[in-house]
Formats: sequence, structure tokens, C-alpha cells
Amino acid sequence: ANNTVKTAASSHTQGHDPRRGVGTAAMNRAILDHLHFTMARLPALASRNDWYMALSHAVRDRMLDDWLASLHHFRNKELKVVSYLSAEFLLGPHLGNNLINTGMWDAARDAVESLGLRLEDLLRQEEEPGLGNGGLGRLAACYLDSLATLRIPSIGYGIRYEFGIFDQLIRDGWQVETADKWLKFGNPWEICRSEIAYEVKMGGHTEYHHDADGRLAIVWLPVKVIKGVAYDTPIAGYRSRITGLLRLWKSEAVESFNFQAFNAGEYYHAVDEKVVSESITKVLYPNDEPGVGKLLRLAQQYFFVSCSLQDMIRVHLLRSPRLEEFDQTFAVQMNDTHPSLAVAELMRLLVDEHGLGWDAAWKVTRSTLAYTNHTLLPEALEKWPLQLFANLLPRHLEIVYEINRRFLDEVSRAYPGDQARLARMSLIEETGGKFVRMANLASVGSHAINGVAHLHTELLKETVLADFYQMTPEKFCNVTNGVTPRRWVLLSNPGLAWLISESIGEEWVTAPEKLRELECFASDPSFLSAWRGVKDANKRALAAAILERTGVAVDPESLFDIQVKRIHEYKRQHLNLLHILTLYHRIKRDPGAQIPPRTFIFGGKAAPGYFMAKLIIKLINSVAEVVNADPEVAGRLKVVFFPDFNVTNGQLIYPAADLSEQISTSGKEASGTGNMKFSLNGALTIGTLDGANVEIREEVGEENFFLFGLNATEVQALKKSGYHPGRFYEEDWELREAIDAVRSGLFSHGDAGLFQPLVDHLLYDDEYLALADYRSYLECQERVSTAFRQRELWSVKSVLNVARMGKFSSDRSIREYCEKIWKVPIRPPFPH
Ligand code: GP0
Repeated sequence: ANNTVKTAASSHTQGHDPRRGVGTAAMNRAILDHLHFTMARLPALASRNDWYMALSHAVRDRMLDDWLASLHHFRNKELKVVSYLSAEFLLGPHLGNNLINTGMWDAARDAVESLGLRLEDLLRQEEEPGLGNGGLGRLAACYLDSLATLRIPSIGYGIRYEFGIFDQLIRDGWQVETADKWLKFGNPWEICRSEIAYEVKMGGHTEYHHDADGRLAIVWLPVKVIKGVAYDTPIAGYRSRITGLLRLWKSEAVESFNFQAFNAGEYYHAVDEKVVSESITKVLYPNDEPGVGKLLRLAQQYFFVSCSLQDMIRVHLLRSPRLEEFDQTFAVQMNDTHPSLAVAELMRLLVDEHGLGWDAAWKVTRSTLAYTNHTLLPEALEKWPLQLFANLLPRHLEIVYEINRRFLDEVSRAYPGDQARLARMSLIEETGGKFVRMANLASVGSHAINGVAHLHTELLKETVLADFYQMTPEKFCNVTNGVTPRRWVLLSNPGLAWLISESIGEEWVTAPEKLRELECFASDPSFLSAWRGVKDANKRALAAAILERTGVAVDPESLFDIQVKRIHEYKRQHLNLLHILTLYHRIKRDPGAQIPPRTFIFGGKAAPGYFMAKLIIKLINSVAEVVNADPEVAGRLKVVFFPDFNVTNGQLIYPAADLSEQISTSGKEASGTGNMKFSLNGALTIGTLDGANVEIREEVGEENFFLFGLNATEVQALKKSGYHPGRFYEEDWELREAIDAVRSGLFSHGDAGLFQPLVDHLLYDDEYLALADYRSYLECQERVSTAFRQRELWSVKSVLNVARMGKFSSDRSIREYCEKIWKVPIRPPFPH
């Protein structure tokens, strides 16, 4: 058979259009070839997965020419490479996105149909790579899309977890976690590069020797050496002819068998080594904030940082022998502190392994690395118990001490006699147990430190990193997060994308400021009705999925009020519930109440060890059970918990929202990115002045945003003056009625104790001020209801939201990183 793969691959060298062979007939041929040669299946016997694999391989083949050309840039001395270090990449399914970005969608669809299949079905076959927890990991994935789209040579470095974020099942209203076996049926998108592998040492101790010339040599004698193997995934830019690289590391034993043990007849002992080594990249930690002192987690972080830096040094040495110039080859961004061992590891590699002096190594380390902070929550700031750190990374602890010694000298020169400041800025915490403070390490070792929204950066400078800001204000800057309009509009919401492109052309996909041109359509009744038509179709699609997955029938005509994100007390899903309970009581009390029908949709995973978050999921489901079965509110209120919120489900959910719930306690949500996805898909936001909500409201206009609640300053003031949630409970009878209903056992089949921990928490602590914001939230929700009754006006606001959201494209974020932090030139879009 004529193998089209070879034809496509050789076309580049022949100087032909490398995407020749993407017509329907060629795609049809390529799919059949892969079914035959790669999957070894006859069409008549092929499963849906066989077809999915064959199609994916055919698509991947057609990405290779651009990819190989792009990889070549790493050798080009003129181009600085951006290296994005992240313990998480929450990519979502590849196939649809690659078809969109490469422009092969129509050909693939037609080819698949010519084979008697449907593209939709094959798209659904893909198990998404859920290699992240939530916002932080998804942000990394959006940034890869933008880097490739903007034609910036880049590598995303991370961990190839064998099991990603758990799948969430709901059993009897409770979250149940099951293993995410995403590699079960094979992964057509990755390429294992067995020859790109590095050794990573762990444990043991250090020794000091003098070599022949009398120079001090430091030797780290580990107890364990693990191998990291590169798995590469191509990341297609949007019509940019650039394909970015995601390089994930898998851990392996250096030798699969310990032959000494094997020969002695201890077969099982011989494989032990292999099992331990492979366990490093087994599973993603499912918490969005660090748990205390998990050795395996520290080992994961070190493992991927070490492999990545060794890889970068190898690439640099292909360009130049001078490691002093490493910062001209790479700009390295640390996504939170998870990769902050890079500071010590780069120093170790440069000084111990490549013979640079300390000062030269420090200069290049600092000018290469930069640090993004993603949270102000004190409990989420990573720190490692000193002993644990010492046991795993003895040499790094010495390096951290030396960095610290020199740094604290600088601090005391700048602030003579300020002992308290010295203690706060030290890389080592010594008040009650000793710890290594990773945010301090990252801050000292970076030339730039950024927050992820304007408010967050300001608060960073005033709170958690205040001392660092005072000492080196020039290092700080803000880069507000963004999301990619390719996955989050073009792919997720094709109806809306089509309507927009029909009206203003297609440039908005890479130039979203062009969306402003939609503003003049906001007064065109036929456009508004088409706009509503798109939303209604999206709502019907979501309603069908809800029925299929939960058995609950919801009315697509009702207001879809949606909160999807990780479950956390600071995000206040329980405040949303208090509103639902109040509406429930109001309707029961007054069946004639003018309240437009609403469907409340929740989704999100709770960290498996986070008791209160899991109890909140149970309460949502319990309220749903009662409300959905109550004939007195039938047709007026529905509550749904959509199980297993992930990227795939997000693509269905965001486009169907009328109202986006962004109701975190002000000052707690660093940025939020779901807020952007909703608004970009035409939902209006009800939200606090928190994270990027502030900037969204600025952009879309205050009349198109439902604002409520205390602002960050008021939150701080209330806490300072002594907050007593019980007073709000006593003084607001509707709030009391809502809480009492939960307390009474109404939602727990009479078991009054079930939700007691949650109720007590609210009444006696309420760290996140849900009760303080309740009344303001309720009043704001009434404004929402009123607005929703005027459908035409609502649609105008919806159009204006989309028209004014251009700022929140991740392309804008990446351009800012290039200018402010990476010093990488912005290249003109393709074709210029
Ligand atoms: C922040 F610190 N975020 C962390 C973390 O460990 N994990 C994580 O996902 C999130 C923030 O909560 C965020 O505000 C932000 O937008 C995102 O990081 C990306 O910056 C909500 O998603």
C-alpha cells in the first residue's frame, strides 16, 4: 500500500507545502493506512478507539513538518527560548484542538464521514490528559497555545503522570475518587525519546575532596539514582506554522534489575528498585495547595526540575560552550514555587558539574529565572521540613544555606539591626520547627516576580512578599492571566465563533481587540436574536448532558446560573447555596413571587483530604434532591451537581451559561480564569471585587457586571475589628431560616448532625465571611433576576461582555511576559 505518511513527511525537504495531503481524500487514505499499519486492524473489526487512534496519528503526521522545523529554532543562536516549568499542564483533549489550530477540521470531518463515522464520536473517544488540578495547570496549557500561536520558540517542561487528576463519581451525594487511567488505550500524541534521558540523584551525603591542583571538589554521593526519560507532545499554534514542544519526564530505574540481588535468587527484591523509581511519576497530587511534608512530592519536584535543567544545559551547549551566557539561550518561568528547586539545582549544575565560580553562576541563575506567584493564602505557601529536605537533597541544602548566608548579609546591610525582618526574609523558617521556604527561595533566585491579576500583585507587595518588595521593588510586576480563545471559543462554542466571524471577520481569533467591532451589532435586533439562538442551542446541549449524567431534567428556557471550579471554602459555593435556600423558602411562602425560573449548576472536585469541601458537595446534592422533588417549586428551581468537572466538560458548560458565579471572598482568589471563559462566551458575571473580576468589570463596564460584597480593604477591616458571624445570623431572619433548614435535617433525611460541622463553621468561625456578604449577594441576585426578565437588554449586555473581553486572551498575557520578564522579541503574526 502507498504510505501517505512518508509522502507527507518528505514533502518539506522537497520544498512543497508541508500540509499538502490534508484534503479529504488524502486524509481518508491516511486514516485507513494507520488503521492498517499502526493499529493492525481491518476496518470491519475496528473499534471506535481504533478509528480515533488512526485519525489522531494521521493528524499528528501532518503536524510533524512544522514541528521539526520549529524544533530547529532551538539551535538558532539568535532566538531565545522560553522554558515554562510547571508541575501541572491541564491540557484537555488534543484532537479537536489540533484540528482547529492546524486548519484540518473540515478535511478530517469529511474523511471520517466518508468512512461512515462521525467526527463527534471520535472526539468523544479521547481520554483527556488531566495532568493538573485546576486554574494553575490550565493556565500553563493556555500559555503553551499562545506561545505557539505567537511563534515564540518554547518548551513546556513537566511531569508525565501515569495517573492524572482523579475521576470524580457521585455516590449517594458524596464524592468518590477513582483512578484516572488516561493512558489505558494508548496516547497517540506523545513520542517517547528514549535517547533523551538524564540521571537524577537522590539522598545520601556530600564529601569534600581536594583535587590534584588543590582545588576543592564537592562530591554528592547519593543513595539512589533515577532516570528521567523525555516524552514529547507537539502543541500546534493557531495557523502559525509553529508547533511548540511539551516535554514531560517519566521516571525509570537506571537498571531495570539489580542483578546482584537477582543472582542471589531474590527475584522480588530485584524489581523493588524499579518499582520505587517508577513511583516518582506515578500520580499527580490532587490538592490545589500543598499538603505537609510529602517526600514523594518533593522528589517529583526535584526530579522534573533536574531533568529539565540538564536538558536546557545540553541544548545551550549545542549553541555555545559558555554557560555564563545561558540566560541568552533560555528564559525560564517557574509556575508557582513547585519548580523553585530550580534555583538551587541550576547553581549545583553550574558550580559542581560545570565548574563555574559561585558569583558567575549566581549571576546567570538569577537572570535566567523568574517566578509567578498564584496565591496569597498563607497555608498554600510551600515550605519543606528541613530534615526531609536534607535527607533527599543534602547538596541542595548546603547550596540553600550559602544563598541564604549571602542574601541575609545583603539584608542586614540594607536594614541594619532589623532582626525581625531578617527572620522573615530568611530562606529558613526557624519559629517552631525548621522549614525551607520555597517562596523566599524563588524570590531571591529570580530577576522577576509577578502576580496574576492587578489586585493580586498589589496585595502580594503588601502582604506575603512585602519585605522582598521593599528591598527590590524593581523585580515586581503584574501579568494578568488570560485564556486561549482557540480552545475556549472556537472549539467549545462553534456557533458563537461562527456568528462573530460572520459579522466582523475572523481576525478576532488572534487579535481579540477586534471583538470591539461587535459593539455596533448590540443594537441590531436580528443579530441579537441570532445571538440568543446560539446560547439557547448551547443550553439545550448542556441540558441533554445533565439529563444523561444525573437523571435531572432541566429547562433550557430557565436562567442557567453556573459555578464550576475547585470546591474550596474561599470560593464560597456555600454562599451560592444560601441563596438557593432563600429562593426556595420565598417561593414556598409565596407561590406568586415574581422569580424567573433558574437552574443552578455546580461542578468541581474537592481535594480527597479536604473534609469541609466534600461536605459542601454532599450538601449541594442533598439540597438538589429535596428541591428537585418538591412540586411546589417545580418549573421554577432546579439544582444540579455536574459530576467530574474537567476540561472536556468545561467545553460544554461555559458556552451554556447565562450567569457566571465568581463569588470568592475579596482578596482570596489570585485571579480566576474560569471567570474569563464564561464572559468570553457571553455569560454575565455576578462577582466580588476579587482577582481578575476587578479588571473584567473595568473592561465590560460596571452596568454589565453584577457586583456585590465587601472589597478587600473592607474584608481586612472587618476581620481586624473582630468578625462575629453569629450576629449576621441573628439579625437577618432569611439567613437564619436558610441555615436552620440545613441544621434541622431537612436535607439529610432528618439526620441533623450530618451538616453540623459546616453549620458550626459558618456560625462560629466563617473565615471567608459568607454570612457578612449574604445580604448583599441576595440583593444583587434580585438585580440579576430583574435583568433576566428583559431578554433583549440581557442579550445586549451579553454581546458587550464578549466584545470587551479581548484583554483576557492569553496572547496578551504572553506578550506581556515577553516584554516585561523574558526579554523575548514579539514576532509579527504569520503570514506577515
Ligand atoms: C493557585 F496557588 N491556583 C494556587 C494553586 O496551588 N493552584 C491553583 O490552581 C490558581 C488560583 O487559585 C487562581 O486564582 C488562578 O487564576 C490560577 O491559579 C492561575 O493563576 C484560580 O484559578
